[in-house]
Amino acid sequence: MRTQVGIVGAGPAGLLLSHLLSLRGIGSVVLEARSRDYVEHRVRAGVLEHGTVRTLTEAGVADRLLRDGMVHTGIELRFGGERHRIAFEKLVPGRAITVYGQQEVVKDLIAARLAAGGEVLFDVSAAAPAGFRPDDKGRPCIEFSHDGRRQTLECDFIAGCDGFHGICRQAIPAAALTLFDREYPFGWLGVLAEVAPSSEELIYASNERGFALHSMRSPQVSRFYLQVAPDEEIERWPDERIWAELRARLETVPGWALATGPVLEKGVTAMRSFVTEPMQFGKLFLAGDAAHIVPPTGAKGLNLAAFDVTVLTAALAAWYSGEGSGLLDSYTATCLRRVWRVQHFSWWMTTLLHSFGDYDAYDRRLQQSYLEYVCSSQAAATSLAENYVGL
Ligand code: FAS
Ligand code: PHB
Repeated sequence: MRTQVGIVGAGPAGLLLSHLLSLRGIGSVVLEARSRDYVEHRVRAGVLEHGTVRTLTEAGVADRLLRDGMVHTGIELRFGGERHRIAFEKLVPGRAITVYGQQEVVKDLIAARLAAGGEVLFDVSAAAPAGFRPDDKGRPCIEFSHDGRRQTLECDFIAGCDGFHGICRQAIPAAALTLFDREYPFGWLGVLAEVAPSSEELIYASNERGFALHSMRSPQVSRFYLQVAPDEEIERWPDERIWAELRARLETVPGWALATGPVLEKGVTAMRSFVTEPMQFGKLFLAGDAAHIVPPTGAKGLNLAAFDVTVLTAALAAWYSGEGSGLLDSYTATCLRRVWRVQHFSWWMTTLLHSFGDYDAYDRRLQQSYLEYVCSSQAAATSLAENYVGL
């Protein structure tokens, strides 16, 4: 097989990159380890930044998003028995977030690629990038197995969009990389439930029992998260215990009650901050979770992946149009400016809202003081708002 850009991974990064490249007349093939059904039903992110919605709209893949996505102009912080709305319409006029499940974005992108005759191969195994190193003489290629046959995809460039546990970052010599890694002393238990949201906007709740988040996916489906131990076993969380803990952490203000309903899915996600520098090596470029991970408190993972691939698309388009490799050479520097801003914001939101086991009374007072400051100072609230909706 032969193409211009070989893409490993059919998550948001790989699929959006393939679509954006096709709009520039650049061919690609996407190689995905899992089945189409699996990637289209994997429940993950739920919040799209203002810029991501614009990218998807301009790329012509936002029809369902604009129809079914829920535009929110604020979020609520709930702590100390009080509720405080961060009003985007006042703080960052004209910018908002849209609540729309990542799996829906993936469905939209797969549909668009297949409708355009794009090549997305599912159930691929043993994908291995080769020939991409600066001193390699041959052409880059990706060797893989599909339908029981070993195959080789020859390409000009390889995009590693294969997520945190993928193969592409591992294919870069360790000596060429600087890795930044920080694990948190807790995880998130995510719950999808068939119940109408009890709030029109997202609620980020911080209290002694731990953090809780009330989100949603539609007027009939809610999405919740509970801070739990990092190695928590989902078997220890029967539905009754989940609802009791969500109530304990969310029903902390007068007159507000949490509606419950059938749990559709539940699982524990670890929390970590991670960055790979550089995000490229020879003809291999990393994008999305393959290059960086953020704790989901700031709702940034999917949005950062979208940003990376818009930068990579522009750089590849410039190269193919004969403008040289300047944008490709500066891909890492361009992405890292936003990566580190998002890393900081995600770390900041996480430390502001979660209760750390080793936090002493002094730490808790600092947290409470910062929460009160964010809810009483327009400058502090604006800083949160502009980072949350996306710079
Ligand atoms: P992805 O991990 O989505 O996609 C990588 C793809 O590559 C996968 O389909 C994988 O099967 C494939 N792959 C891996 N190795 C391969 C190989 N060797 N060959 C071929 N294919 C290979 N972000 C938020 O903003 N909010 C959230 O609430 C949130 N919750 C999350 C919950 C979980 C459990 C996880 C893991 C992540 C969550 N994230 C969240 C972050 C998430 O949304 C990512 O940022 C987003 O999926 C990034 O997209 P990709 O970079 O495309 O990586
Ligand atoms: C979600 O709806 O999945 C979601 C929303 C906000 C976050 C994280 C996850 O910060």
